[in-house]
Amino acid sequence: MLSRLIDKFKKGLAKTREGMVQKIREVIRLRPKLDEETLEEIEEILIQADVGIDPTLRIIDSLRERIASGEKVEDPENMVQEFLEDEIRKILQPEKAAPVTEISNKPHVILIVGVNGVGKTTSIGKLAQKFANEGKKVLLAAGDTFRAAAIEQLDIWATRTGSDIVKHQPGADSASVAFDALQAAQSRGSDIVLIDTAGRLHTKVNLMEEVKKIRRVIDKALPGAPHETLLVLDATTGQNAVTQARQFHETCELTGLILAKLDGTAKGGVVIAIADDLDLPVRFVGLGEGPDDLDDFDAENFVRALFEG
Ligand SMILES: Nc1nc2c(ncn2[C@@H]2O[C@H](COP(=O)(O)OP(=O)(O)O)[C@@H](O)[C@H]2O)c(=O)[nH]1
Ligand SMILES: [Mg+2]
Repeated sequence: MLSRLIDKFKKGLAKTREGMVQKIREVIRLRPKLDEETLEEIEEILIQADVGIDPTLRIIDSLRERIASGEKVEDPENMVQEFLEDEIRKILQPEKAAPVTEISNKPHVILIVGVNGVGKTTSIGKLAQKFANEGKKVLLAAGDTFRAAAIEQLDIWATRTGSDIVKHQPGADSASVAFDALQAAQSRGSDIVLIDTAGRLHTKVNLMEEVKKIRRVIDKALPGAPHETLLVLDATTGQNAVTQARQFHETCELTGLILAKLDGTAKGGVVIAIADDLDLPVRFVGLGEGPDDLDDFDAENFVRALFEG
C-alpha cells in the first residue's frame, strides 16, 4: 500500500525530480567545489522549480553556513542532497502534524472552492470515489450553476461513484442548491456532502462574497457546517497558486488545500512554497484525471518521491 503510494508519487513527481533534484546533482558533479557560483546555480534551480524565493534563499543561506563551517565533505553530491531533504522536510513538517480529515459529523460537509479550471469538479469526483471505497454514503451538490456542462460533469461523477446528487437548473442560486443538498443529506442519512462551486477569480470581490453567502446558508441548514472548506489549486500554475491561496484564505476560512495536477508538472516545488507561506495543510494531491488519482498528502512520501530514483 505504502510502496504503491510512493510509486505513484514518484511517477507524478518525475518532472519535478528531473528539473530540480537531478539538475542539482549534475551541477555538483560538474562543479564538486561547493563555491559561491555553485550555490548560485543551485539557488536558480530551486527558484525555477517553484520552491519560492523566500524558502530558497533561506535554504541556500543555511547551506552556505554549513559549507563555511569547514566540515570535511567527502561526497558533495550526497551531502547537498541530504541537506536539501532535511530542509524541505522541516518546511513541510507542519503538514505532517495536521489532522487527517476527521469524520465525526453526519453528514460531514466539505465545500470546494477555487478559480476556473483548477480541478474542483474532478477532485470532488475523486473524493466521492475515495469515500465510496470506504463504504460511505456520499451526496454531491451541483453548486456550479453557471454552465449546464458543469452540472452534467458532476452528474457523470455521481453515476460513476454511485453517489447521490442534488442539482438545480443552470443559472440557479448556488446557495439554494447547497441548502437543498444539506436538507436532502439529512433526510437520506448521507455521510458526506461535497459541494461544488463555480470557478471564481480571487480578485473579484462579488464572487468572493458569494462564497460567504453559500457558507452562511450552509450554516443555517446545518449549524457548524461546512466542516471543511478546501481550496483546489493547480500545481502547474506555480507561484500563482500561492497568491490564490493567500487571497482565498482571507475570505473563505479555508481549512486545507487540494493540490491538483501534480502529475506531469515540473513545478512540484510549489508544495514547499505553499507550506512555507501559509499555515494550511495540503490535504490531498491530484496525480491524474482518473477516479483513483487522488491521494492523501504526506510530507515524508513527498520528500522520498522527490529525491529517490
Ligand atoms: N493531469 C491531471 N488533470 C487534472 C487533475 N485534476 C483535474 N484535471 C483536469 O483539469 C481539467 C479541469 O478540471 P475541472 O475539474 O473541470 O476543473 P474546475 O473548473 O475547477 O471544476 C479537466 O480536464 C480535468 O480532467 C489532475 O490531478 N491531474
Ligand atoms: Mg467545475
